[in-house]
Amino acid sequence: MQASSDLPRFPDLSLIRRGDFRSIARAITVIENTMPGSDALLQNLGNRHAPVIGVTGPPGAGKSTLVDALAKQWVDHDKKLAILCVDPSSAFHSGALLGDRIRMNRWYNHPQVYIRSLASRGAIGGLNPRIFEITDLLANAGFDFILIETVGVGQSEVDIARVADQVVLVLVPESGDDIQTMKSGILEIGDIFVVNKSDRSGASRFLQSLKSSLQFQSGKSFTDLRFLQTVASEEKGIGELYAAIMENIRNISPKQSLDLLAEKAWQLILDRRMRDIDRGLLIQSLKRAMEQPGFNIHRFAAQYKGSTA
Ligand SMILES: Nc1nc2c(ncn2[C@@H]2O[C@H](COP(=O)(O)OP(=O)(O)OP(=O)(O)O)[C@@H](O)[C@H]2O)c(=O)[nH]1
Ligand SMILES: [Mg+2]
Repeated sequence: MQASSDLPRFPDLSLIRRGDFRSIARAITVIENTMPGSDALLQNLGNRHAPVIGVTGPPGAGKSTLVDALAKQWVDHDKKLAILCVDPSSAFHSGALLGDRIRMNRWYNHPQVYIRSLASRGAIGGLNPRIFEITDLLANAGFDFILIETVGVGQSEVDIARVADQVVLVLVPESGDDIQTMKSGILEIGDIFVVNKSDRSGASRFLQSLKSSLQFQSGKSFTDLRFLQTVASEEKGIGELYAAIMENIRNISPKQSLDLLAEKAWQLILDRRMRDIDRGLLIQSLKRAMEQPGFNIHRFAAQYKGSTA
């Protein structure tokens, strides 16, 4: 039995606004688990926005090392940074999380940097289902920028494009072998393309071939895309990457911002409307309905009232 003092208390909004890390951590837990107080908390937040930067790419590409090095840039510019590491929630990957802790070690107790691991909870796209709420909370807790690291496995990286103002796609020289298969999804989401591990051979050749494929493949205007080489482990190319991110953020048009906001509203409404639809109960209702003569799935869907039905 958990002592009541161990239970997350209702998060104190004034402490959150002042940037108190413990209150922020508690608030994220409340939001992640849709605990009592979650709605009230979110509905009392201000309208502050902090640019969200997604860092994605194949496993082991050096995303965490790059994020660790990039963090220094914001810290040196007197900015507050929140880093969210999205863990695909499998025991198999817990080693990687431990790795992140070691790689980002220097930031763990830094007053300008808040780091939090989030489970993806099997959400489509590999992001935490409450990612929009969590980024809003962080923006209103005074963070100037929010970095989200996601592991790109299969199509799971695609969704970061719906949340992030800027997507940094981290590749390695060896990614060239997969470029044909990559074209179908992952390449379309990148705003900034980084060939990390450029201390390895073939890096500039890969960068060139990436550029030429994207000239015709990207869904975005090719002239808006940025290409860079980095050696994250030696902090090389990090200043250039930071400059590219900041420049792109400055150039985001009102239409792009509105599109992202509309995407956010869409997801929040969808989430809210689906909240009382429990899959298990849905199956039970479906079984009952199928036993009735003249069952029709479309009529069933039109009439379904949620878990209480
Ligand atoms: N040679 C070389 N190694 C690097 C470079 N950047 C990172 N690494 C190494 O690559 C390995 C993986 O780095 P991570 O930063 O954990 O990669 P990641 O993409 O975050 O990995 P996951 O989160 O597990 O997908 C580590 O051993 C790093 O030290 C680089 O520029 N060059
Ligand atoms: Mg990582």
